[in-house]
Formats: sequence, C-alpha cells, structure tokens
Amino acid sequence: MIVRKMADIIGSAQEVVTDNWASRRMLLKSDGMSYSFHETIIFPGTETLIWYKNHLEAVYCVEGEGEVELIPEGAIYPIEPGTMYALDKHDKHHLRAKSRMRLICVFNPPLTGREVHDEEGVYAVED
Ligand code: 9YT
Repeated sequence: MIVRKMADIIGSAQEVVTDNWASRRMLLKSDGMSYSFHETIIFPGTETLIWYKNHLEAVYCVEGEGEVELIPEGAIYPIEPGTMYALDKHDKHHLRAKSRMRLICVFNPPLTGREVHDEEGVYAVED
C-alpha cells in the first residue's frame, strides 16, 4: 500500500511549479498504478494553453472558479467546485482561472514526474 501526505510532496521533486500552476504529483508512473494522480493549484487570473495529445486527463474541481474554452470550437464550460471534466478527445483548450483553483487530476498514461507544457500545451511522453 502507498500512503503519502501532501506536506511531504510540497517542496519535493514531486511538486512542479510554473508561472500559472503548481502540480503536486502524489502518484507517478514509477508507482505502477497505470495512472498518475495530482493536486493542481491554478493561480488566479492565469490563462493556460493545454493540449494533451499524448495523455487522457480527468479533472475534478474542489475549490475556486474558472472556465475551459475549447479550441477551435469556442465552446466555454464554467468550472466550479463539484465540476468534473474529462479530456476524452485530447481536447485542445484554454484553462482560465478567475480565482485560485484547486483541482484533482488523473493522467493516463501516468506522468513520470517533471513534465511541463511545451509551446503547444503538450506534455511529452517517453519513447
Ligand atoms: C488542469 C491541468 O491540466 N492543469 C495543468 C497541470 C496538470 N494538471 C498537472 O500537471 O498536474
């Protein structure tokens, strides 16, 4: 069994912080669960281009408010506590945070640990 505490993740190699978000990666590929499991904080007022070409991600909003705008369709989905969205079609989108958002995120295939978005919003995968 794996038991981890957020207090031990924050500030460790399993936390990645960018200008727009902080990702606390509680389960990674090396844990052998076939998915990774994260708490992500989205900083207020930010807009992030995201396009997980190589991954499927499900997101559950626990705190804060924002929106997802699909590209190029333009459909806008408000995100608030209690909202889940799943990028089942590798949907390219902008994520905008009106306030500080706390999200629970699952990725398949699992992240290895230090991924950040490239200029297209993509996370790379190992060959
Ligand atoms: C919602 C989303 O994808 N935000 C970017 C960070 C990502 N959740 C991660 O790496 O934890």
